[in-house]
Amino acid sequence: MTNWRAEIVCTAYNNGQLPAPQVPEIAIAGRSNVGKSTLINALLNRTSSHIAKVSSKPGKTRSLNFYKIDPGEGRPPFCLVDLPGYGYAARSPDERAGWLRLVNGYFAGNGRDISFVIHLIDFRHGPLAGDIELTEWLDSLDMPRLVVFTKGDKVPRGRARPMYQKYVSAGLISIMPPLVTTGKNDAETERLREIMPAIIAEVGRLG
Ligand SMILES: Nc1nc2c(ncn2[C@@H]2O[C@H](COP(=O)(O)OP(=O)(O)OP(=O)(O)O)[C@@H](O)[C@H]2O)c(=O)[nH]1
Ligand SMILES: [Mg+2]
Repeated sequence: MTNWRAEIVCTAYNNGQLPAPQVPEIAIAGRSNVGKSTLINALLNRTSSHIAKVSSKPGKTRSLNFYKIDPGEGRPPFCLVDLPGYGYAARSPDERAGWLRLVNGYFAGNGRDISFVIHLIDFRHGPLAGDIELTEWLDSLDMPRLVVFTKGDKVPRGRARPMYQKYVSAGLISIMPPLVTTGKNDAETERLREIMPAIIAEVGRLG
């Protein structure tokens, strides 16, 4: 298994708290409760002693959280950035405006090297309205993205393949075929961990 070393380098509740860009960043985006923080814990092999806070209630992560990763084996460091989720209906208009300011400010950030976005989508539902909005917005920013489905364990085995094909043939935009994860340190998460340094290098070379 590939082991990454990680430290949290910044928690930003507003644009003034965003850290100066230092290393390539991979932003993890998706609806509230889709499993962004859970994926970070799985990638860091911290499924029992969490580094990213997880909750069964949507709206847990309110800040941008920067985890600096040393992938080892002489490969360059990068940051995973856990974004607050969207589509959480119980938020007040003020909170939603604050979310938009924070996330917009992050993506517009001067000189940030955001390599790509991991767009998490709940495998049970496929892309919902907020996911389509995110897709269109990332298109307008010309931002590469990788789709990763979460909660694959909640779909009966026999239904998984036709559902996957239905979502993909509906036109998901992803730099490689979407992965399907289960919130644990499973084979697809291990695959993501293995290929991520290569994707950063490839996207950087093309960009
Ligand atoms: N069964 C299953 N549960 C999952 C999976 N991913 C996340 N969960 C659960 O879903 C809930 C939400 O997970 P979080 O990681 O906190 O979700 P988030 O996207 O960070 O949510 P916000 O911070 O609110 O935006 C938690 O109860 C997790 O344990 C998965 O792949 N399978
Ligand atoms: Mg979270």
